Amino acid sequence: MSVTTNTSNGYNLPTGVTDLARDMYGLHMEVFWICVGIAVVVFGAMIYTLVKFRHSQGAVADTGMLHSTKVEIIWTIVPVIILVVMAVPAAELILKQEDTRNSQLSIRVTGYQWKWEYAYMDAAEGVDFFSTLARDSNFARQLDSGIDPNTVPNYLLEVDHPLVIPSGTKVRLLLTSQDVIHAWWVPDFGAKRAAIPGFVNELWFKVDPGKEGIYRGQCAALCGRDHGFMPIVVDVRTPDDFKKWVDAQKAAVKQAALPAPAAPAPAAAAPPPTAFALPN
Ligand SMILES: [Cu+2]
Repeated sequence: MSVTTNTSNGYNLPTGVTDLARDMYGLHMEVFWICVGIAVVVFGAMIYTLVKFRHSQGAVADTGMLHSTKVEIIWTIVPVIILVVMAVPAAELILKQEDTRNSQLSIRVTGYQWKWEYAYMDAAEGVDFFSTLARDSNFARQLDSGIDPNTVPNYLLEVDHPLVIPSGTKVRLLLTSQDVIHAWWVPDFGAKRAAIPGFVNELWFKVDPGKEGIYRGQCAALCGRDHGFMPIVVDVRTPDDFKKWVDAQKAAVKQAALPAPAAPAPAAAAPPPTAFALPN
């Protein structure tokens, strides 16, 4: 398996490898700097007044300024402007996130305690598999396993069968669950959505061409005892490599469906066993 390509530096949101992830990062930073600006102004004014007008310097409380219409108008209008400045791009981004139209590949994703199932649609219809925690992580996590987790590459972040997707393609996930609420989350795609029994949620992403590689995520809804042991691994390939992978998967499915060669003749049909003895 190739190198992990997660883009987080461990301190901030990952800058990501999709349009949506970059937009989210940009919005996050925009709001962050607005908050920094507000903090500087508010705490600056507070600290200045505390120091400048302190009692020991002979300051006397100004009992004359109990009401100021001008000040009240300013401190209503300014926050409203700030909120609108943040709300407009936020609403635009939410609409973009929800726009799953014109997707080129749909995949049904079902959460189970504690694994994921990926069932491809469209051109890859018929490819369907489970993705569970990798064996070496699973061994190491057992109580008294004697295995140092630090020696296990990508401990608890590796699966047996990663989700394989093509780059430069609008991929739509249809998320649901078979038991409890799970959540499919891959930070580098800016993708996170709940998988709820009885509901189908949508999610889309389009990984930039040239950003092929392995991306990792986790279930993001506390879903029971082994919640921490159902990671997500996405293997992004070029469209050509993806097509080859799909063809290989389909061939394997066909092979498995063939009747076993030279099976021995079945024994004479025995009467089916009765489940209950009927009284005479
Ligand atoms: Cu889960």
